[in-house]
Amino acid sequence: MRGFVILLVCLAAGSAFAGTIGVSNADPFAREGRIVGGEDTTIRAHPYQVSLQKKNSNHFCGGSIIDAYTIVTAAHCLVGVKAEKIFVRLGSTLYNEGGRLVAVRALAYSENYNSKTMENDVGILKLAEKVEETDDIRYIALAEKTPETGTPAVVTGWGSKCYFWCMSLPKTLQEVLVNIVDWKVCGSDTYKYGEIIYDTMVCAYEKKKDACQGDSGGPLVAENLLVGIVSWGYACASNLLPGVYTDVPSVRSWINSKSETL
Ligand code: 4AZ
Repeated sequence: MRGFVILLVCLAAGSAFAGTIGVSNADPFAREGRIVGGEDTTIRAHPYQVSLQKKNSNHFCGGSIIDAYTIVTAAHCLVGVKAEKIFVRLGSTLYNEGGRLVAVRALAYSENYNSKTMENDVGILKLAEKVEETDDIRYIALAEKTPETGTPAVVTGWGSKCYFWCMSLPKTLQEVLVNIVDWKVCGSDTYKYGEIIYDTMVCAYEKKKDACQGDSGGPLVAENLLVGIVSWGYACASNLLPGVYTDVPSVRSWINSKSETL
């Protein structure tokens, strides 16, 4: 029992650490690499995916196109970031070239975002130009209901390929297939997180497959709907430690109302 409590404390501390990496690392723009356990894909297969970048095509987070002017991403990608300093690359399999590079007019993240617990890790960007749909650029609809545990889902991004000592910096979009784990199951004894999974979160798990640093803000898609936003996790692709995502149905009304007023 005592060992179990110590384990839980370590996990809680570890997750706070993982969250912190995503929130306030000295240089949030320095993270590059790819998804763990994934494979090369194309933007045409995931045309809602975008790369958020600083000058010189410096990728720092993912995002999803939800209409002609609006990108959904994670709050922790936007803390301390100025709209005029960032660009969105849309319609490209490669994060560093191709497609369209569009400026950002405004950004906002949830007033209920909690950087300690990672609850409500959601934000939006308003593009400076309208983006019409093409074969490589498509809007994705927001899920209204969290899919059942076990539902297959796909997560994509240009984030880290592994957690420690990752040197590779692939330019090609990666995809990985995972399964939905609802927040109650994710916080149950089946997995190792315990009480730190909240109802604004949804998890996704598959052995040795996961999102990782730099995938943050990007899409978790099931049944052709945006069901999650890459948010945090204890390391990446660790046994019985699923990736944790913002539960889109929980933050849908925030996204919709903010999108109208921003
Ligand atoms: C991060 O720090 C991060 N394994 C993103 C996703 C995951 C872990 C960490 C999920 O941005």
